[in-house]
Amino acid sequence: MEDPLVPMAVSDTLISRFREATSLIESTEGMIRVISHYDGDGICSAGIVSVSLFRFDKRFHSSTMSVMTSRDIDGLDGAGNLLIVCDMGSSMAREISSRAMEAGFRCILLDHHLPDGRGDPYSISDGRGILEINPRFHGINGSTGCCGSTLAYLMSLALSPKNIDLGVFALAGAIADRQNVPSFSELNKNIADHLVSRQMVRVIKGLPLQGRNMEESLIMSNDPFITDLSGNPMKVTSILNTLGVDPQSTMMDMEKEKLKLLQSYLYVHMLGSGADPGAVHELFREGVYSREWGDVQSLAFDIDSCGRISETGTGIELIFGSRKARERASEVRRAYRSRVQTEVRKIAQKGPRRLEYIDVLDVEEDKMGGILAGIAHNYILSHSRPVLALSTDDESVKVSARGNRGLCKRGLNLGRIMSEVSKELGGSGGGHDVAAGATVPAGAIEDFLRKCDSMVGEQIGSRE
Ligand SMILES: [Mn+2]
Repeated sequence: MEDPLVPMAVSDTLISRFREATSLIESTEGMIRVISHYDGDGICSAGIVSVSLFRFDKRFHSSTMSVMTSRDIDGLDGAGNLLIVCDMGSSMAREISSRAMEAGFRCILLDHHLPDGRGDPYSISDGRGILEINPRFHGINGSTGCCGSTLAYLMSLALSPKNIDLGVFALAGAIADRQNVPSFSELNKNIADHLVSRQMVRVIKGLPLQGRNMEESLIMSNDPFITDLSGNPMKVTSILNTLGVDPQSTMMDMEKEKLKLLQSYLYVHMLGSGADPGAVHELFREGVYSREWGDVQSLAFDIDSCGRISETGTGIELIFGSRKARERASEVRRAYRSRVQTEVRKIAQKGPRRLEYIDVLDVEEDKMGGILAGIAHNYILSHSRPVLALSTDDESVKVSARGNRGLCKRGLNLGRIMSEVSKELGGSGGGHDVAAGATVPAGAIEDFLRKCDSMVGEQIGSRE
């Protein structure tokens, strides 16, 4: 029988690693411990792994966390014989490995983040106790072509070809990690194409908006954040009336001409209000629609918002097929979006603190740093300056940094900056070139900002 991963053009080396993961799972008698990142991609990864373990009659316990610290790793014990870490861990592989050897468990690590300078993945055969699967060791772009959910899905398919119904969550995870922008590539594209060929999903060119109808979609839209329309029901109704667009219509049933008209209006309106042209261009993005789950973009954001309000369990239940969890998740998303819009309005009023090369925002709401930094960078503040959003608790400051592709082309690598500068000051951090984060001791935050500022200057040069 042909390997279930072959139609997705997965390389032989990767296939053999997924097969090895399968036999590790098969040979585990006791509890399997699943730990994942708490964001949309992390929840999708944990959900895919959990459902496939459930279908495989394995006992498991799944949980999520926002960052994995040395203390978390010290706390891992041998109670579960197998640990599966999703959507994080490559930067901590050395520590996880020593802990696994000490406590006597094995670990499958499914991560797409930067692996801390190593050139080769950890393997069980090296005697390190870890089977690490990370696309970056296999010539695949981990920022754009493969996320945690992509890996979780490929592993679930290696366990059983019947898990193909979980493919929609691989795409949802990729969307939550913005790997569909400007379009799916590499492994994500192969998975999307495969699901299209099996008629499980359709790809339609429309508007990247989510909601039960056009009116709600525009009001709720945060990415793109449409100045004057996002969070403003009266203005949305009046614009739709002017354009002759039925507020109750949906992307699936909207006339082509009306869709074009609305796109053109938004395009001009957003450029006029100072949004990043690159971000505005996303108004012409392709969308994925699932036969079973509807708009996959909505699904992705529903799941993602569960993480933002510490209800990752709801997200995982949703992936198990609970209708109630889906309704709860949609409600959560609507409430979350309006909270974000309130914060965006505050940022627009107050403006950032400007250092030489970066803009700095103070964020009151814990866990909103990333999303606010992204919206502020793309739609509100200067697009030629990276944004660092800070949220402070007693001892430490959480930093979320966002840039754009244009800045990365000029040399910006926020992942490197977050990782190097935070380590220097006794914190930890990392991530992608365009989006990254760090945790820094509160007393060191001014030093941290200064060093980040000058490193951004070195990377992108002095010209704006
Ligand atoms: Mn991810």
